[in-house]
Amino acid sequence: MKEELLTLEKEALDKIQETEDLKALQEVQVAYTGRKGSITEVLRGMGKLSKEERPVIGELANKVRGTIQAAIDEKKAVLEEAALEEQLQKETIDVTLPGRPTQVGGSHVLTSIIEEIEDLFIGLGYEVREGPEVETDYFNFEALNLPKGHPARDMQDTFYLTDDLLLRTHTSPVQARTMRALDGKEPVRMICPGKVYRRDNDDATHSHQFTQIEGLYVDKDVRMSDLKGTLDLFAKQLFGQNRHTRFRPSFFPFTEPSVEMDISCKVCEGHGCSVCKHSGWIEILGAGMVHPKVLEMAGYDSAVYSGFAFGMGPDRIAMLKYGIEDIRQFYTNDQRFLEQFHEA
Ligand code: 2NL
Repeated sequence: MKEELLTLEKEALDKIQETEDLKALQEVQVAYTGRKGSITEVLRGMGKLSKEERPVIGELANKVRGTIQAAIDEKKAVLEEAALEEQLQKETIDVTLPGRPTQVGGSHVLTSIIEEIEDLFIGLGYEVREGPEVETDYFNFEALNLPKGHPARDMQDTFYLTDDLLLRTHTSPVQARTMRALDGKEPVRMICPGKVYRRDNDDATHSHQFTQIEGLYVDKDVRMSDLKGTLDLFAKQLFGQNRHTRFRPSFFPFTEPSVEMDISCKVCEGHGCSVCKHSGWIEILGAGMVHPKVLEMAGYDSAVYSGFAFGMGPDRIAMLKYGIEDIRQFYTNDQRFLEQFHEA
């Protein structure tokens, strides 16, 4: 029996020596020192031994079990240490690796143009106002001196939703609403940017939805010279101090007199090129003195109050500024187009 124990001891120690992972070590433990292990098995057979032999074998068995257990514990510590080391190696983070770049968005080019124009007029004491894109026939047309039967109200040009509701064809109704809300009692200095709609077939120069920014200045004693001074200042700030402006007579139902403002061509300095169609001038906006009927309909006494108004298209301005040839590019959201206008 003594031989048997010593053999088991050697066998167990060899196996412990050979194990390479914790699972195998656990199996060795079960096989030798566990409840049904070989050592326990030997001890169970001690009943057959003589009285003298029993304590000797018992002691040896305990010693063997202790030795095996100690070897297992020691090996276990070594394996656990190795497992931890391996995990740490695997999870090492290389802090010197470059980071992943994040995609940064930016303003749409039309938003940037609109904000630039807004900032400029805010500096002159104007307020920015927005209003509904679904408008009533009254505020989109009637209040702007476009009575029923006027050609601009043609079904062919306007998206009507009902007899009375439509998609606004310009941002002027925002101004008509603002004047009406003040009931003819206070001066107005405002600009209103936004989306507008026309029933057009889309092509390089037409879009059924585009943007407009309009301005309005109503007070006592507002004159044509105020209009000219304000818009000349605006043109120089937006396009460069060495641009010249000129005003040509024009017609709009809501202003009288009406004008169109040109700026001298930046490309050819007024000598004539393809951008300005060889005229040396580029049309930038339409404007005029607010029609007395428009003032009266909004509640202002046109004998006391006067005003000027102007309107322009950010689409057109962006196209001129950046040489964009197709208006549809603003609305088809091709990243390669849009990203060109983001700050580096
Ligand atoms: C253009 C011309 C213009 C206005 C818009 C306006 C608004 C009110 C009263 C009078 Cl409430 N006028 N707006 C006046 C003149 C011209 O726009 O070519 N826009 C792209």
